[in-house]
Amino acid sequence: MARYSRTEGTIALITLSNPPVNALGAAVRRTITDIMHRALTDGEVKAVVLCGENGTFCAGADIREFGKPPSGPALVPLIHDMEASEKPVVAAIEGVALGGGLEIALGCHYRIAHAKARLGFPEVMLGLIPGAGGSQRLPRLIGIPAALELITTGRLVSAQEALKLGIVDQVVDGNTIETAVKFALNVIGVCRPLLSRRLSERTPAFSVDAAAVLEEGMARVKQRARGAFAPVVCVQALRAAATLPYSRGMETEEQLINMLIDSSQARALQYCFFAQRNARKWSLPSGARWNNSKPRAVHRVGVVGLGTMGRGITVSLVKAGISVVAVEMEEKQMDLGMRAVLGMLERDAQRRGDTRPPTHLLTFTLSLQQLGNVDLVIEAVFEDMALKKRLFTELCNVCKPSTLLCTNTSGLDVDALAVVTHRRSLVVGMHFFAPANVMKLLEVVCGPHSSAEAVATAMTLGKRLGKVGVVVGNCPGFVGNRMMKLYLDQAYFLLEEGAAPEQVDQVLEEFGFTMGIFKVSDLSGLDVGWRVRKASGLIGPDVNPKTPSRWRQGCRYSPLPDLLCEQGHLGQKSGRGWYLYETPGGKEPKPDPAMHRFLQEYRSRYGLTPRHVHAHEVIERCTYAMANEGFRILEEGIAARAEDIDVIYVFGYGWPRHRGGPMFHAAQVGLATVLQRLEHYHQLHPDVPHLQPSPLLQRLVEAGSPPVHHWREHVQHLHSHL
Ligand code: 3H9
Repeated sequence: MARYSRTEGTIALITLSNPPVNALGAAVRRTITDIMHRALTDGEVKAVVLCGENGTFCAGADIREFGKPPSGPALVPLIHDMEASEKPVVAAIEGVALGGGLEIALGCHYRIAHAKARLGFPEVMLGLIPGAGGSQRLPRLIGIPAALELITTGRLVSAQEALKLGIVDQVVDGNTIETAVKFALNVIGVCRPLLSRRLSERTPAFSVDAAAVLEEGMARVKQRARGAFAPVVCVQALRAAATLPYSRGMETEEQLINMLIDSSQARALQYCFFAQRNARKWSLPSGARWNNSKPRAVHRVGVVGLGTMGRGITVSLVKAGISVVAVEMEEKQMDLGMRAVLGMLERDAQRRGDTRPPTHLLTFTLSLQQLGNVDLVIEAVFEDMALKKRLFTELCNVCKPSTLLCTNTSGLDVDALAVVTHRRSLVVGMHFFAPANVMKLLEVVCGPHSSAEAVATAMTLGKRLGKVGVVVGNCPGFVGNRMMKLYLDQAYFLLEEGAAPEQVDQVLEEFGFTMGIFKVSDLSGLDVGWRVRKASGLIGPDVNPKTPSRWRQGCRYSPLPDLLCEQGHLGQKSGRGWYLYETPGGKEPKPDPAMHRFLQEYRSRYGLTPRHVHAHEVIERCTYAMANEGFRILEEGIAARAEDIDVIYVFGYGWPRHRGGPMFHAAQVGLATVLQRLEHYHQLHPDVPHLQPSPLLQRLVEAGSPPVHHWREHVQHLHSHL
């Protein structure tokens, strides 16, 4: 947990030892408290150096302990005793000093950091504030504006930035612990008063009007928080630091963290933390797993298709230092794509202060033949199965036999593509999300033929690109878009019943979504879904002309988006969609009076009497319909865990992280309530079979609504894909 040793005769070396990240669990806190006391009371010890084992100082409190009854000594008294000591205490920071780890370091009198170390207060990402003095000491060290930015965003800083800000005293390239020991020897007994090094004794440095900075900070944070409490509470803690004496500030910090620690938002955010990490731990029915499957080396990647997705994927690969051969079939499209890719790389290089973007890694070509030597191909052509099949057949002839063939389809059958190749085991889906160079999510779609090696390679490549990869099974729309379809259906039905697009969007944004569903639809282009509906026979010549317009495949159907597309209202790009834009390509959505008239006419044409749609109905119908489909996805083995579904929604669909994801949200609302509300809505809308509660949801309620990580035990896999 922590080791005590003596070095250079008079220096006590305390080494935190709790792999993998030296989190401050109860046992660690107890051990450090004991050995720090020993060091501070041992007459032969003149100074203390505090460090972490295996190149990591400390990642803060043990997150697994949150929500459990408190045990072990608290961190605050330990930090106070250390800071109050007359013996200099030096922190030797390697790896990370985060959260409680940085709070301990701020309680030390001096901080030496390795050049590669990162420091910060990421508590806000867990629904918390720094709760062991960090919110009071950091502003006393670096001033209110800098502390405000770091604490409210949770941004980590490099050792170099920490040095500039004044968080650390020295940055070293060599051996941090040896340097810290020498440093400690130098400051023993020297008349450098420790008093000035005790941050609790300082008043925050005000270079500017703190009240104005805090007020501005609060406004900014509220605007960005999308309903999350923790960033707002961080500002309150900093206000206490700026206006109160240290001891009163600490009392406020304690009250504020106690208010947050058991909040539903903190639970949701901590759930997301572990869900994101668990998503890496995939397994296949064959028994192959993340930790027994070897990925292939990927040095050169082919990207076929330079539309919006292909461009983003190319940029992402090049930024990760991977050579790309980008293929486009038409010269004009190639020219547009090439300019767009180079422009994005140029802007990115400028942002990072690099003089030259890594364009040497790029080859643009009109010939598939140039893909002979790539390790992996990502196909990003139109969502047209016939086109993709032709391409995959050709790729098989062109690429070396070991090349992995990946498709970026957003919902088409990956197996159908695998079977046209002679290398079915090397075919997987790599479903990126637009814009692919920004969005974090990657669905890795695994078909029955996909090998563990192919899955491992796609997941590893995703990680190199900085993506959060989630392995999912193959079905129309996979996980994300399959659930999205039901979400969209509910939104269209709400319009039919009396709501306006901006009303639905406002409710969803107040719930915390980055953007309302109709704004998202305008941004992505209404024609995307139109093409998919045509391809799947929901509209077009294959539909029996006697089929009523609001009825398809045995259930209620809303032709609203099809009607808009027929009128050329495709969203932002055409200047009109669910909203009105100043010009085609405009970004600012405005409610459209013509849309309101169109909806009125539509309702009267179909004899629909508009009614007032309450906000809670918008949320319930949209989110419960999604979760209900999530339960079906789990039962079918398309997703391995409810957590994976939530990771997909948080990282790919703008679901508010502080609400955990659609499955976690359902659990927090209460599964019995969700079941009862779905039954209610299904009774009102028997023509929407997807509102009928799924068998898994019913079984979970019968089993007493167990917590999310126990749901798996109630899944009765019929044909598990994972
Ligand atoms: C806090 O300190 C509150 C204070 O103010 C005091 C209040 C009184 N606890 O991410 P990785 C596990 S709040 C428990 O894959 P990386 C993680 O689950 C805390 N476990 O590696 C994973 O386990 P597994 C503030 C933790 O190299 C393994 O370690 N601190 C913790 O990509 C490896 O993690 C934070 O928010 C933890 N604190 O990134 C820091 N941290 O292998 C959170 C990690 O079983 N942590 N684990 O899946 C991180 O940001 C990253 O994990 C870190 C390493 C950068 C440290």
